[in-house]
Amino acid sequence: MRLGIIGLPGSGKSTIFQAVTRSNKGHRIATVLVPDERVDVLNRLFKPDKTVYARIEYLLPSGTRAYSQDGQSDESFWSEVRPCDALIHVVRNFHQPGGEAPHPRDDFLRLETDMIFADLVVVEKRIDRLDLDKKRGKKVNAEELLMLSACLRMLEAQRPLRDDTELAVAPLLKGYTFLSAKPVLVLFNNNDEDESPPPWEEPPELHNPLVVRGELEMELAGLPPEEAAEFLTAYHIKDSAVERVIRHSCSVLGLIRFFTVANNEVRCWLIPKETTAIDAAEVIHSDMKRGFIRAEMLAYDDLISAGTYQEAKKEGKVRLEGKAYAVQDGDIINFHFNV
Ligand SMILES: Nc1nc2c(ncn2[C@@H]2O[C@H](COP(=O)(O)OP(=O)(O)OP(=O)(O)O)[C@@H](O)[C@H]2O)c(=O)[nH]1
Ligand SMILES: [Mg+2]
Repeated sequence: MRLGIIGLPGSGKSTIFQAVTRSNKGHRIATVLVPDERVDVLNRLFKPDKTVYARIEYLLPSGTRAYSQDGQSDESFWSEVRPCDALIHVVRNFHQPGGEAPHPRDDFLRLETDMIFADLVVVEKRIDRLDLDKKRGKKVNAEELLMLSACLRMLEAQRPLRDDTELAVAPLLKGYTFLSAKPVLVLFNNNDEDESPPPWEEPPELHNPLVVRGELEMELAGLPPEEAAEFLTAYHIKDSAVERVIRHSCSVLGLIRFFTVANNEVRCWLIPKETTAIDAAEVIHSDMKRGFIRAEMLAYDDLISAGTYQEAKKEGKVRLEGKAYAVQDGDIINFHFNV
């Protein structure tokens, strides 16, 4: 899973990237481990040789979203983030070094409009192409054309494709890598002293935004943990930006986690909600899918209340599930397979 960090020039993308990934200046892609205290508890219980946390990747585009004289969209910036699974939209909510007051709503809408426009260009071109093919007697995919027309109507009405939950994930449209169809996490980048989101008169376009004091968090991310702890208390930071951004990233991507305890290894896996047992097996290895027999399941909370795996088993909490079982967040799974 990869998230691209977008935002207007000077909104704080580089700052946020460094705060979240703790990577050095100049890095563009960084992998972070998804902290999960359940993994730590499983570690204490099973004492494996190896522990593997789930990972998420963050991408900082190399270009800056520059505006040309005529306000045209700059495709080179967008082409870097097109392959991402989701976006983090950084919105400046701090006074600029020069002193200019923030205007978060305008900034947010500017980039949002930009993405809508970039998608509109793609849709119009494609529809024209398909219409031409039809006229020439070529076979066109009628369903694709229908879906593209639906996209066109939304985009013309200035609405991002993600607002239509079906269109946004339609397999037929996947290849277009529409920007406005990607799940987005809006992140307000605040001054050190400011903990509140900006006032927003009509907030419907925002889903669950996150407020981060970027510069402060970047500095904290660079400190040794003991020193950072002091500042966290002083600035009333309960969870660091690292933790909150990761948690929100998983949530905008609709991801849940399951665990495996096998071969002396405790491991955490990220999967989309509603993933079936057999597809979860494939995430581990294609052989596990091919030779899938059944899955032995224990909910994390049941393990904790029973104390040990054996005790949970005695209490009948360990179940056998088939291919179609929808994996739940916190399931500890032991796949039985035969290849
Ligand atoms: N006061 C304050 N300043 C910040 C904060 N975050 C970033 N800045 C400053 O704002 C300026 C731009 O930050 P960057 O992180 O470089 O922004 P960017 O979006 O990467 O900018 P470009 O790469 O040029 O598009 C820098 O001078 C930062 O020090 C913040 O949370 N508070
Ligand atoms: Mg930058």
